[in-house]
Amino acid sequence: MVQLPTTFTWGAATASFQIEGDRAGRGETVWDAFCRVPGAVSDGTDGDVTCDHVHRYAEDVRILSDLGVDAYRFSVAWARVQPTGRGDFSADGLGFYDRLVDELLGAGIEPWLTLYHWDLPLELQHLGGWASRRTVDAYVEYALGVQDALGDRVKRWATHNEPWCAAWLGYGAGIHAPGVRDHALATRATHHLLLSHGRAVAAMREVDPDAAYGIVLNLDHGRAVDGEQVTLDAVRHRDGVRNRVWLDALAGRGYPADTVELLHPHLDGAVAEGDMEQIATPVDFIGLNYYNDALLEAADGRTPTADLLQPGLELVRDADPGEGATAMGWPVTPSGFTDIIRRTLTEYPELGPLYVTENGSAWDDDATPAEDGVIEDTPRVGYLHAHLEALAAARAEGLDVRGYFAWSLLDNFEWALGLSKRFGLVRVDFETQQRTVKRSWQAYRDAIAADKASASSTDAAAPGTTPTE
Ligand code: GBH
Repeated sequence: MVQLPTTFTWGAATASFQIEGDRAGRGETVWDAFCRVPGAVSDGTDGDVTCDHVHRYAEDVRILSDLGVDAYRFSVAWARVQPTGRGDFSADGLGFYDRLVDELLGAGIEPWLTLYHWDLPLELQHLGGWASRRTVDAYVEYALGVQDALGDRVKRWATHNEPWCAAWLGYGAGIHAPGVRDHALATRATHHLLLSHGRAVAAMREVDPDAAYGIVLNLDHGRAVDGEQVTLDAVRHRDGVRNRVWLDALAGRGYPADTVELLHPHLDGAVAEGDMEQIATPVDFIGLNYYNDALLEAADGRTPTADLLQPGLELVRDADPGEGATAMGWPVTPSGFTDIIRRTLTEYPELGPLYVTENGSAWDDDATPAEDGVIEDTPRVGYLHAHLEALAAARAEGLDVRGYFAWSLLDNFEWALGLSKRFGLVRVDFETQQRTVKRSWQAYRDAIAADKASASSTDAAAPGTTPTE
């Protein structure tokens, strides 16, 4: 276990499939196949080119450098470095990440590497994907191969990004690749994703005990709309599948009994002797991705087991007072941000410190810049400021949150919504590949600079406060 710095880390995040392009330079992934299913991606786009980042990474690192971030969170495309997910590694594929890491370090930016952000090599899906235990072995081999190539320079590793999404949107709801709708398979995927995390951390730590290892979860509190027992039960069920299954297992408490009851019999036979101990391999940090909280109401006549995605619940979309909804239709709920940071660190202190590894919003931005060449994105600036304030509130409470990564550096491929939803601090014209900074990029740059100035100007400043103008 390493000590992570107590100074606050400011960063921006992306993910391989969403920005890289260069389809020819890698093996097929489940997302390539999913994009070819008619109707799977709403605008019919795919990951073939997206932001063409593989060829434009130097420019993108310059944008990061101008932004003033300490760190950049990116993911490695498994199929770029190991085209079929097993066997030989690709020198060309590894070469790209090698150059990227060097470019970042040259700019004084720390690389934060995520090993898996949903782009499973397609061949592994043919063998069962995350529903199969064999993928766990393949993943550990892959993790060690990436570490072997980059571990001399990369010291911050996240195993998985939002494994709930990989398992439940990919194998349960079927709205993400591989498009499977089967709760038994989603349950098995849950277990295998966790197991692959623990085994990879243990194996990688043996190679490099001085690096930090963690996992990134999407957590939200889920607030009950009323105090009725039926509502509270349903909220607790959802909380089990979304939050506690992951957190409890990682913290070494096993799967929560009430959730096991829900997942049973799907989990039966999947958990082998010693698995839970391996999943509980100690982590150096927990990553939290936060977009919005959910307000929940018990649904008439729905039983928890009928839909493990939203167990017995309806979603009531309700933003914080004075806030609305983003272009994704997600309510703007900064209050839930402070809440989930507090809850995670209070109920699971052994998983901390906490880094916010993603936070951001999609809006229908103007395509044409203002007179000064900057894209006006007032609502994104508002979202950013509201969430930086909620973050400052958490820091002021003394909660051990040590970093924040904005999602996303660039407009990119937003999964089932393709190129139609823009989350970037920087606009990307997908025809010309031109990058244009938005007002939110400037606002984030200024917030980072202000925080750094206040941190260095006087040690007497209240600890953990972030000026948010
Ligand atoms: C993240 O996922 C991803 O890591 C990133 O790749 C992606 O581009 C980004 O966010 C924006 O989507 O059941 O209706 O309450 C987002 C994770 C988890 C956010 C589920 C919305 C609530 C859906 N999502 N969440 S609902």
